[in-house]
Parts: sequence; structure tokens; C-alpha cells
Amino acid sequence: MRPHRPFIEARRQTAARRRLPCALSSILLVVCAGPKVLAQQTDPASAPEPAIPGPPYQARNIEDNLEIGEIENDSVKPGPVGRRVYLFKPPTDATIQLDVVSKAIDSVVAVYEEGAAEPFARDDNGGEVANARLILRPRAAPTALVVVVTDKEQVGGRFELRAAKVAATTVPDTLRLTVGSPATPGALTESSLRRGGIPFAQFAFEATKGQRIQIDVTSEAFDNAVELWRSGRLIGSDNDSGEGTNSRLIRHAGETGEYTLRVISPLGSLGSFEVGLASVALPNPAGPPVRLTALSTIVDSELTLKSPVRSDKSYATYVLKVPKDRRLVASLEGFEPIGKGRHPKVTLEVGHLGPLGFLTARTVESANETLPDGTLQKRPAVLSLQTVSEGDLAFRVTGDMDFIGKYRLVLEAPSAATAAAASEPLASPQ
Ligand SMILES: [Ca+2]
Ligand SMILES: [Ca+2]
Repeated sequence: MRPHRPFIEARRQTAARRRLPCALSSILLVVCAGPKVLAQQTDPASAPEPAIPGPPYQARNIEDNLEIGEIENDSVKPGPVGRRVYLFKPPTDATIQLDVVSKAIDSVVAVYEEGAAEPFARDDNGGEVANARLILRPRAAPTALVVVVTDKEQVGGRFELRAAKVAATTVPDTLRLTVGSPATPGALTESSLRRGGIPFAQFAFEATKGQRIQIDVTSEAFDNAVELWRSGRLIGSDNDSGEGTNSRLIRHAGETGEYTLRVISPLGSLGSFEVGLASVALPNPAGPPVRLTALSTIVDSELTLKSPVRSDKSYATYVLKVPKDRRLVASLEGFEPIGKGRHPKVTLEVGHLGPLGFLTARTVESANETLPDGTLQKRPAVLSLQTVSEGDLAFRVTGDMDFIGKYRLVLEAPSAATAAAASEPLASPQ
């Protein structure tokens, strides 16, 4: 293990040591190159090595420990696996600046959570000239990090690695948002927080018990998702309930206090986004179902913020009096407001309305399928059924988590002569 000298002292020594080789390098270039080639041929440590696995990095990949201070006179080897791998346990209460300083290599520094395949932070030229520099914000958990220094040109050479406590000048991890204020811009970058390699940005806001909050994340740059947390517990998540691949959550605040919101890029793409927080209308209590009169009918309607809600999902209920021995086909699809990208998922249930509420007999969901050419194809929710007695059938239309928008419910009753034998019998109440 290398000695870790205090930052200032080590820096002075390094500067003194460096002056000589730098001054001589221009006139001794040829002479210096000679021994280097020779060394590569004879020194087993410089011989080509088999590819070293990682990332994710294992304990056996760790070559040294990094502490606050400086590792001087270290070097990366030439070639694609030339690198230095350190274990670093940063203090949880300090912002840390990592600097790779070298005149020999075009340094790149990457920092991984232990066991992670993707770095949560990486830099190429954030320092002077081609030197890499990273600022690590204070961390919530005192876990170790894996710091990897490489040479982008794969030539290899000497470098110093410094880890210093610095004043926190970067944006804090958690930006505060206010419900009802205009949408707040944000961005996911190379230095964004990551969980399991997935970049995210974190926000906090206050909500009052009973308040209904609509969270909208929009981005032209990446397919976003959103998560809502309360006291360390995930209480809601969404991927595509907004327009296109945008995410939307509508939730009641169960308690007064602080909530944490994460904007996520599940596919790892980076770019800018906007996050909006609105306090929206409370839903109406469940009313009587809408009675349909024709066996074959098309219902074009809409789930709105005033639609009744169960488990934070908006829904509408219909009843239809059906005769005995009729085949019925019911299909349901939802429409997003602009009509681009993925279609909102909707659920169709058929059953009976009784004193205890809706008794579901069968449930089917709409779906999005990705075709081999990459396009998305929408499959409506379709139910085919055969009545066995006369009576009221009930249909319930439910939006996917937080879908607010138009839908179309189509009921078709083919004549008895064309009723398909494949239809499954469905009992109706007497
Ligand atoms: Ca660099
Ligand atoms: Ca999405």
C-alpha cells in the first residue's frame, strides 16, 4: 500500500521531483525512449496481460486504497486494460474533489458504486488540459466507492491522484420545488446521481394531508419515468402516463410533510427535462353507473380529474341489460392527448354491480407491443362473452395509474346466427 501524505506536502514534493525530467525531456527524448522499449521487452510486469474483468469491479481488482490526500507517482499501463483501481471511502459530510494530474496520459476518472457495472460519475477533461476532475457530493451512506483511472489514449504513463475536501459549490442533491409554481427545468448529465447505473435527479416538496398532487415530467431528450417517495418508502411510480414517453403521477398526500420526487432515465439517456407540480381537483365520489340502452353501442368518453378514483386510478362504470344467450364483444382503448409514442394502458372489467359494489367476472388490459421494426402497436382490451341469462351486466373502465384522457368503449352484439362458439359463457344475475 502506498503512503498517503497530506495534500500540501505531497504536492510540493511532487513538483520538485518533476522539474528535472521535464527540463531534460526535450533533449533526451531519444535516449529516454530507448530504455522504455527495452523495459517493455524484459520486464514481466509490462508484458501484455489477459483482459481483466470489470466493471463491475471485484475485491481482487482493487490495487490500492485512496484516502484524503494524494497518491503520487502512480501509473497506468499501456493497452486497453491499462488502469488503476482504488477503493475510496469518502467522508459522508464533505464534498470531495478528485484530480488526476499528468503530463503523460490523457486521464479519465470514473467512480462506481461497489458492484455496479456503470459508473455514477465520470470525467475526461474537467481539470486543466487533458486532466480529469470529479466533484463528489456528500453521500448519504458511508459505503465504499471504486475509483478507476485510465488513459484515454491507452499509451500509459505516470500520474498523481488527489482527493481533497472542498467547499460545496455544486448544486445540492435535492432541489426544493413548490406545488403550483411553474415547471422547473432540470437536466440529467454525466455527473448526475445514479442508482444501479440509472441516472436520476432528486427533488423535494411539501404537501398537505388530503392534497391531490399532479406530477408531470416532460422531456424531448429522453424517455423519462418518475418516482414518489415518502419517509424512505416508494409510494408511486410511473413511466408513460403523460404524453408520448413522458411520465405523470397523480397522488393524494396521505400525510402533511416532505415528499421526495425522482426523475429517472430508465434507458440511461441524458438531457434536459421539466418537472411540474400542481395541486389538482379532488375526484367526485362514485356515482351511479351510466346505463347503456343498446346492445351494440360506441361510448366515447373521458376520464378526468373529477372521475371517481380507487387506488389512485380513475374509473367509470356502465350497466347494460342483456338478454339470455347473446354473444357480446366489448373492446376498450385509451387515447393520449397528442397521439405520439406509447398509448396509455386501460383496463376493462365485466361483472355485476351488487350491494357490495362491483363484482368482477373477467378483466382484460390494453397493451403496447413493440414490433420487430421498432414501431409500437396498440392492442385494445377485448372481451368476448356469452350471456347465459337475462339481467344487468356491468362494465368498468379504469385508467392506468394516473391516466387522464379520452377512451372508447365499443360493445358489439352479433346476431345469434353468427355467435361464435368460441365465446365463453358468462352468467348474468336472474
Ligand atoms: Ca482526459
Ligand atoms: Ca417514459
